[in-house]
Amino acid sequence: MVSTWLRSLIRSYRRHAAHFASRFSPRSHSGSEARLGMSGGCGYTLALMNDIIKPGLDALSQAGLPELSVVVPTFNERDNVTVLYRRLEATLAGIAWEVIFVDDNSPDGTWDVVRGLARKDSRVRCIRRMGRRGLSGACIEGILASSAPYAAVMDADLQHDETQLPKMVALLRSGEAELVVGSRYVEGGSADSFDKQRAGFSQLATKLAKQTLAIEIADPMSGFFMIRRDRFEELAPQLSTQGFKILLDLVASAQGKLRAVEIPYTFGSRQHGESKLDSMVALDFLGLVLAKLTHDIISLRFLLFAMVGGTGLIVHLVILFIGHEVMNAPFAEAQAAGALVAMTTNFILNNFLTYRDQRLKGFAILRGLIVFYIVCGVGLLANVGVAFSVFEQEPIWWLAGLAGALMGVVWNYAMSGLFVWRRR
Ligand SMILES: Nc1nc2c(ncn2[C@@H]2O[C@H](COP(=O)(O)OP(=O)(O)OP(=O)(O)O)[C@@H](O)[C@H]2O)c(=O)[nH]1
Ligand SMILES: [Mg+2]
Repeated sequence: MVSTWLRSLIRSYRRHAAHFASRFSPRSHSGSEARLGMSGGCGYTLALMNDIIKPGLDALSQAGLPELSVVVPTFNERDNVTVLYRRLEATLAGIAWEVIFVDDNSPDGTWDVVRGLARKDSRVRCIRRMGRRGLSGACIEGILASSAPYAAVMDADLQHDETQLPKMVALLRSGEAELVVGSRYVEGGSADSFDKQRAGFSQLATKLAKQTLAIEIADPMSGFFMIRRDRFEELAPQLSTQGFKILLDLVASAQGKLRAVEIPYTFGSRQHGESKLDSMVALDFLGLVLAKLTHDIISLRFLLFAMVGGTGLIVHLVILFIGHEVMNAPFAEAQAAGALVAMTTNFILNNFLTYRDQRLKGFAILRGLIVFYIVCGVGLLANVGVAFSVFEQEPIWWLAGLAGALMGVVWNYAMSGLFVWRRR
């Protein structure tokens, strides 16, 4: 019975294959091939596509494709997006453009306002992301969704000066630059709307980034830039989707191989809505610098995970001390309590910090916590196993302990990413 079924499957496959071959064989396109002097049925399509994708050529406008994609990350910006769209329309009159809003399912319904704009103007596109948060990730996704030769990134809240966009396009078109940065820190630029504290932090961070990562541009923390999309795609696999500082990541990843030009602009005041900057941005920034210093061997997320692991060790020891020394509980029980509390605080901190772009909510927290206990339990076995085998070969207690701890944290990190905070 199985063999009959297999035979009929093969017959059906052959029938379909023959049908497909007859429809798409070179002979069936003889007309277009003769016209183009090509051999092979795909020649015509390929020639057409090649023409279309060459950046800056007339083919782009003939095919009605945009030369510039303006990527705008949004979170709760419903009152700003229409104003920004109108400003883009006015300033980009001579350029074939589109705008891609990348919205992380804003509770204020920003995506809905963008959809309304998109229904009236096909140059407006909306990517509505679910179960994810993060400015850098949104920008990366937006640029990768574009097919235009040039991509700009700018905020939705009207702090970036859109009238600079044509100048940026001209610099890319001329080949003078592959990246054009809207800079607050070159002559003619300013960030007067910053209060003292923010100005101080911004300058300190800029100095730190420039010195540690040997970055030459004056404003690597700018969120306003335009880049050749082909160069972006080359660098995209090295970029972190976490954090706020995508330009810094780009420039550091390019290691001086991206021709950059800075043009001055004045950073304005937010028009509507609230800032999304919080204290975590500083932590993200330090993590990014460290990740780039290690040439991405250690990711920002891993660093945060390991840091949280470090706090877990302290929690564990404190509980062990209280249980065993203060409350006179047997060592095994105090040790188990210490491990349980440390795993729980680690889970809460990781959910709050390390994976805040994929934060578990509601019932998923309970499920995640149970899986996290299991992952860490196995991680502990791996830790002890490795420590024992190292100690057998080289009886140096701290080396064996370190090797075991390293094994444990790598295991916990890898498995947590797979099973606890897996991408939905
Ligand atoms: N998609 C997405 N966009 C975000 C996220 N966080 C911030 N944004 C957007 O990124 C842009 C920059 O965020 P802002 O809060 O304005 O940050 P900022 O300009 O450095 O801070 P302010 O000067 O206080 O406005 C805005 O358009 C935000 O809506 C996020 O998690 N996801
Ligand atoms: Mg802003």
